Amino acid sequence: MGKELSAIYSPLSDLHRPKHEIFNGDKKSHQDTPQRSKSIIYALQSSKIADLQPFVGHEVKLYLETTHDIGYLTYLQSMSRYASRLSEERNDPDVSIYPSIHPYTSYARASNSISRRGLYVFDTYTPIMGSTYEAAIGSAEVALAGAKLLLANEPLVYSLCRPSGHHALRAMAGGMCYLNNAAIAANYLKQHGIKKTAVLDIDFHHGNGTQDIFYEDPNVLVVNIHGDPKQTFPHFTGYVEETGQGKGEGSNFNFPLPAQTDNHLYRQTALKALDIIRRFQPEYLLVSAGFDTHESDPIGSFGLTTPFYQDLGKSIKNLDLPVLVIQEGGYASDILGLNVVSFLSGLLRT
Ligand code: OKP
Ligand code: ZN
Repeated sequence: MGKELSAIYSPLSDLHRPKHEIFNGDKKSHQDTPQRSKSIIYALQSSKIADLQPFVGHEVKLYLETTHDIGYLTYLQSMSRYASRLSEERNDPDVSIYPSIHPYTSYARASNSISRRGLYVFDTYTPIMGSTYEAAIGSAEVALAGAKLLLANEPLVYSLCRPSGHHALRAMAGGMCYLNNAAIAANYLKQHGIKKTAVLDIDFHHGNGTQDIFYEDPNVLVVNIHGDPKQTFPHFTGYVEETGQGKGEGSNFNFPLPAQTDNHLYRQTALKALDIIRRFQPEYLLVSAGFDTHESDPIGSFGLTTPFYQDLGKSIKNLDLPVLVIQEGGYASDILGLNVVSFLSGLLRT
């Protein structure tokens, strides 16, 4: 008998429909579309490997402050309210708040509408719209519920989180992420007596937010495999030299890989990453799962194939740990759902 798989998604996710990012001064279409979750929902329902259920939680607000700064949480909510007021005034559902200036020192103070916009966001890819806060909360509820299912002895859970979370810092949005879903789940486990949790981040982009949140935390091991930050977002972090700090020294690992990385090189690297996790002897494994490593992804530059995700899933299953899979990126929406199903089927198979 294989593992049973519980899968949940938030009906609030699709309220968040960003239209643009600002890239090098130009408006480009935003990649985090509702098509993404649609693709996953459709593929999961057709595959019959999971009984996918919509989930609306009412609890995550009690846990957000463990992971995020209260000033930041207030900012997200009030910017979202502001955007929705402007949307009404202008009769335009697409009103989006972008920053023009970011804080440049630790004693930065925001005292007007221009500085307030930029205080808690690190790039111009992460607009705040009228429904962004609500959707981000819905997404985080799904991650939290996933962690609860692990504590209730579920062996394998899939949380379809959208918007994604792994770039979100304790006090900043960025990289199309607002609330760090994986960090919220890991901190929930910690608060419930779990001494050791591992996070494996296999999104194409370095999970700078998750790394940063647990950088000084020896209880949460963070292991990242991603496109070399010399070549790609988030640019400033994701290097091998970043190993953790203070009590967390030695509990952070980065495996940057070059553009065009194929199944073979990825497999070799993943096995090293999984060895590190095995030696840590965690009680639970959270996987920040992005599929922008796929060969047809419009923003990632790796060459992984759909069947390879099943292979990767099997290697992770061999750790023999309870696993929560948290959805991160993946922008080839025509095949995203099939990639998710391939990965989950590897985790299931005995
Ligand atoms: C979010 B996740 C510029 C591309 C920069 C930001 C990437 C955010 C990725 N045109 N886009 O999948 O890790
Ligand atoms: Zn990504």
